[in-house]
Amino acid sequence: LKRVAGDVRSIPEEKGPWFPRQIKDLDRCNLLITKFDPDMDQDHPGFSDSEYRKRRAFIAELAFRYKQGEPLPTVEYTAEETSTWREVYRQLRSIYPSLACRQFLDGLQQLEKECGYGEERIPQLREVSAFLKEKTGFQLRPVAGLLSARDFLASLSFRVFQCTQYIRHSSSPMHSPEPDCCHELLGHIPMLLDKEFAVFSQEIGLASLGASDEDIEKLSTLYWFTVEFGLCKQNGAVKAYGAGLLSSYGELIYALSNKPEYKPFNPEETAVQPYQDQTYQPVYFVSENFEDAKIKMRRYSTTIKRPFAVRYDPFTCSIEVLDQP
Ligand code: TIH
Ligand code: FE2
Repeated sequence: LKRVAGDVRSIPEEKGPWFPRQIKDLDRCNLLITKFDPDMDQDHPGFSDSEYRKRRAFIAELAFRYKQGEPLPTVEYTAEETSTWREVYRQLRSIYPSLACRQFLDGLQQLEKECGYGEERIPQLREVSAFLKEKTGFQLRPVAGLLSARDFLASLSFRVFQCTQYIRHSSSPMHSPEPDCCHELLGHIPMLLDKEFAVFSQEIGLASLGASDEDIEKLSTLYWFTVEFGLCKQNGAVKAYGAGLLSSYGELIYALSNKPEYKPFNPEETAVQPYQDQTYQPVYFVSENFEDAKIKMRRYSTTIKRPFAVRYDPFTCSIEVLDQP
């Protein structure tokens, strides 16, 4: 490995945890959390279904073998998988107009018109990624399951979104404790078509690079209560923009009922709110609008202590590390 002289002081290894500098380095960001794995978790709806587990292992293998820059793997979904998708799609589609935010509805409409979204088949990551890349520069990468927060957030710095490709078990279409392709394709993708939301997502990623474990925990909590379970005000009403809500019929209805508690989005407070990852959230945070959420998040990020600053160079798809001024 050759290094030019002046480069040495910007090598962050001694200054904190390793992080990816080039998009290719995302091949090393693959630490999985086995918490909701159907092979490990007795409560998983697929735990006693050996066919389902075999299928999951097959699709996981595609993700394990994937290297950055390769064409995304396609999956030939079975009739049962497609029928789960159909049910999820139909149910959710009927409540989106009244419960989802404007940006989401706009994104979904584009996907239905131009990217083959509909009840009939599960869209392939490959075509969705190409579409997304043209719109906001985000691209997809297959992942075998739930990633560690550090690796997941790091990929956002490069506008890479890590997507699972398997589908939830047919016995529980209305809610899943782990991400699946319904969650990615219906929850995340429409939002990632919004330019402002894309900036917001990438900025959380950039703030996480080389951060301490404690700061990663706070950033992933912030990510959880915004990108996953966020609510926002629109025309005097509260709407959902979080992907975990927009992919769960059960929780979307619950979140916008009068049952849960609402708090105003405020990064300092939100970052330390304990969260629920087995079932519905007891509390949701409401943003005034995306602009406001972005400004608050930016201000919060500047309070994270790092001995260097980072900047994304879109021409080389790499991270520049700068000495803190
Ligand atoms: N609960 C979501 C769903 O049913 O689609 C999936 C998840 C979102 C965030 C973590 S798991
Ligand atoms: Fe998600």
